[in-house]
Amino acid sequence: MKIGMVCYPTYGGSGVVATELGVHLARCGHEVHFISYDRPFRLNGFQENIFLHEVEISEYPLFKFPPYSIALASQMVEVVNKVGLDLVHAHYAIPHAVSAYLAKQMLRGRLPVITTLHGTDITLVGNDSQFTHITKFCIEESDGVTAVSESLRAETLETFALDKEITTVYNFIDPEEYRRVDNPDMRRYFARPEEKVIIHISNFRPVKRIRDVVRIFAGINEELPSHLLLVGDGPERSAALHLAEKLGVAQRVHFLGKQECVVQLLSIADLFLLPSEKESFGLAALEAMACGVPVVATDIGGIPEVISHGECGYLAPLGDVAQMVRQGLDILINPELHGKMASLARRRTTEKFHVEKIVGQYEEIYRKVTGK
Ligand code: GMT
Repeated sequence: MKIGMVCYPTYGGSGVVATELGVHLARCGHEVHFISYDRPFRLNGFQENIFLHEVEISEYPLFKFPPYSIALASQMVEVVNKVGLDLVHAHYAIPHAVSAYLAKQMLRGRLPVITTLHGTDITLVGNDSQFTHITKFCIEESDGVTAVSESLRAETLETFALDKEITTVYNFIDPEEYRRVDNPDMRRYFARPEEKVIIHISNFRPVKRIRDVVRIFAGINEELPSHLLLVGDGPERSAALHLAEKLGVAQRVHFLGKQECVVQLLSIADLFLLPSEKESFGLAALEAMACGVPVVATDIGGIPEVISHGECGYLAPLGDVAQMVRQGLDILINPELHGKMASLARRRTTEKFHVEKIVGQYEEIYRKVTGK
């Protein structure tokens, strides 16, 4: 098939999922056309069957806000006319599913649209009264709709009072790519042999509760000398830095910024923290689990579908820093428990979230909507 993949190119889970999906579909022989305003950040170098169509926006003095949604719809139509796409797969409802709807109308209906809901497009943006009607509309008008967890699926149906088939298709991992690699030099660089390495990866938005990450770390560090690797960047960065200084752990908190290859860093970690306020899935936790890193996370959204409590980590109520400190210490102090959780985490990713299994589910949906 010829598939148009519409996504955000920046650092963020939905763009990562769209890119990895496109790459694997291309390996299966499909032709994948990414349509976005930039090269998706994990799409590196030349790859067979993959094409990139960048959306360009003209700046006119009249436009206080350049109309990206319209430019995107226009680009979709251009790609359809040029290469003959069989369908467009829009990742993240706003504005991608809206633009896809517009493109479909311009093509007199000759463009099946699949929309994948990722999380904040429903729980934050779509929920905002400004966008409620348009989000509901574009979900209803999509030929196929998927959500990345059961929790997000249920929340979408309830929030928008929808009577629409939404299929849960979990996010996935390539266990060959995400596996623990030996890197004693890197581990030595950050920590002494008796110290632990704790890691958090995100886009540092308020919803990720980076300050809770620092507080949990400080609590663990009081009992067990450790280092915290903070990977990513975003609006909460300086608040996290100030808190680390206030709690006297700044020397042990390493701000590593955005990193393209996280496997090396995950491979030296003993524990992953994800104390988010909202999380429809938690792809970063899945990547950690694939690298044999147990996770301590909040018991919210789709997280319990990814992390089985007591098996590959622990879950706690939102904001319960004290409990997460206890849970983290429990895992870190007990090597037998740590080893068991590490291997169960790895096993769960390969059994439940294997790329081949999930890509097959998307192909099935593509076949259904195109009739091919
Ligand atoms: O919140 C982010 O990290 C970014 C956001 C996105 O859409 O780029 O992530 C959402 O989609 C990811 C991929 O499906 C999920 O793994 C994240 O859980 C989800 N984030 C939230 O729900 C807060």
